[in-house]
Amino acid sequence: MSAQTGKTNAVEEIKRVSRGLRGSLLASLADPVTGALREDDQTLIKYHGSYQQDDRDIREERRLAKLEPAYSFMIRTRTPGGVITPAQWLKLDAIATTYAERGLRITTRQAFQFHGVIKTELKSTMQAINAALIDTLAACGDVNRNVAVAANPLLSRAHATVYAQAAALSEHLLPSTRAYYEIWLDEKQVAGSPQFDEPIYGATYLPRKFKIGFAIPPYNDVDVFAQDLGFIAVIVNGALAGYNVSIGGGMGASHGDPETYPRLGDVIGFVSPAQVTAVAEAVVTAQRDHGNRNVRKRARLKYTIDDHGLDAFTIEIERRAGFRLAPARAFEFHHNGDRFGWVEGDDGRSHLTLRIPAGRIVDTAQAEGPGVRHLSGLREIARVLHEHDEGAEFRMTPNQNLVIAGVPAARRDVVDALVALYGLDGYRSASPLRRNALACVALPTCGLAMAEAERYLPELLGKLETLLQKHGLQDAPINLRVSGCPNGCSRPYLGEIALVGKAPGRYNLMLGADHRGQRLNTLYRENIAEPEILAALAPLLARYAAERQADEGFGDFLLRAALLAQAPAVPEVSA
Ligand code: SRM
Ligand code: SF4
Repeated sequence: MSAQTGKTNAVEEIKRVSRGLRGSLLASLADPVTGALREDDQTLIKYHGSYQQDDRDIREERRLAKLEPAYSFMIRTRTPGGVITPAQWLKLDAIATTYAERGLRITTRQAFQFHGVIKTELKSTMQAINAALIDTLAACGDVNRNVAVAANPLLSRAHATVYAQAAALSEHLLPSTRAYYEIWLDEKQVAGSPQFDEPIYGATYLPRKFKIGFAIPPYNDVDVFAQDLGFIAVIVNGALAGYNVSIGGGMGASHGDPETYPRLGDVIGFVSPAQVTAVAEAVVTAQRDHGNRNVRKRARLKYTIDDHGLDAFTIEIERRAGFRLAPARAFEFHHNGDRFGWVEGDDGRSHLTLRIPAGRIVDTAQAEGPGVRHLSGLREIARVLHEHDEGAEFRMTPNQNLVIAGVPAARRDVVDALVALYGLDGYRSASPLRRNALACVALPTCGLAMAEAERYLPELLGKLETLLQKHGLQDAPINLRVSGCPNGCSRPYLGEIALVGKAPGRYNLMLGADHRGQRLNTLYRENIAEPEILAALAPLLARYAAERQADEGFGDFLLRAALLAQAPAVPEVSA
């Protein structure tokens, strides 16, 4: 395979001259005149796990008042598999309350985000996160991101093994620069030690972000085919035999640009657990050397694979890894959502999955009654679990929900009581549509949002529920995903119904994915507002109610009944 040549894009140059991601971040942070960083540092800080943002709700008002935008920073944790201890929960909760706005936010990759941290408090916040033994290194930027792991509470033993493998891989693929520790944790540069050596990444890191996910069938909660690199665990008689390897998944696209598109990963073979690190490093370094560094929008692994061919890329991976992949084993996914409520694990412990609407852990007041107090309630639960120190943990799910995992039988009652007291049992009465819905952050913090997502979700759900009820479909487990722009942070192209933001109040309506994360949806109506969205869905839901077969999903039905404006262009991933 030939490496990329030619003029590189501006971000490549910023990385190249950054001295191992240091740039002028220290000077930028110390500048008292502005709440912002210097331009190049705005790129570099991403590798440290933070984004400079501004409050878009008041952007215009501040412009008119001749004030600089209301700058603040989003910080994202690196929490492989979304696993944290109750003690860590309490610390992160305190950080959110002290330094951030809008509570704790669980992301679609099992991380926490803090929003609204101001520049002068950025370092204290980073230090507090690290004091909780959690870092934010490589949570963003052109590197391997937070490694996602199935939160599957049923297979506790398999989860423990796969989680350990994922956490080790996350460590292995960390950048080796000490910049993070120097800038945020005051580590002194050691004279004579290599400052900028990056054995895996090299001086310019990867051409683009890189994502890895570990799935444990039959649940595909990580949406393994949306990952650049996916590992599908093969469990035989309760023991991990190895993984099927999938490469080239990705969601992001730009409106009206056929050069960009969502793509599902291809399963290229099977590896043993001992081969995981080698194959991952081979994929990462092949992408490092062959990914497109000229045109950033074509730099993801999915395009490298399409540009060079899947077979050629697979041969390159095998050459770098030093072994041939074994033929892929059979696998079967049932769905890509979460299971709610209590389940018994195979290790005698119980796991409680709670619904967290759009992952936002805050206390919401209600006109009457106590409201839903996720932040306070989970703090109390964390206190109890921490006090007893019996190995229980919190697991964020890739669907923005939360598992209180490994709860011993003796502690279930107190957890249940707190769940009821703080109104955290919304999953019980929520419709399947509401339970499964995902929405990305979008406005007011996301600089790329074209339309609302997280803030619009509750209103949209209410209207869709009314529509479903009208057709007797209130119990239909339809999978809804909303993104404020085509970048696809809620993995909308895998939604049975998806809205992808086009402009304020206007969305592309996408339909026809399955509920196993194995088939992309397709554009049904372009750039429409809510009344048209509801009007477009009404006759389709009516037909679904009348003609669906037993257990047939909405997306599957639309395809079978040939009701889509155009058939999905990409065949579904099969075992
Ligand atoms: Fe994302 C950029 C939020 C998961 C595809 N994403 C952004 C930024 C940082 C906007 C920006 O670049 O300025 C958003 C910050 C919003 C905010 O205010 O917090 C943002 N992405 C998120 C989160 C928080 C969505 C959520 O509501 O949970 C997720 C954080 C994940 C994490 O913990 O690491 C998040 N983003 C995803 C996913 C889903 C996934 O990884 O499973 C995708 C689709 C998969 C993929 O990568 O293809 C995704 N985000 C993007 C893209 C498009 C990338 C592309 O190559 O096409 C961008 C824009 C970019 O990178 O230029 C983006
Ligand atoms: Fe922002 Fe778009 Fe991602 Fe939503 S999908 S968080 S609007 S980048």
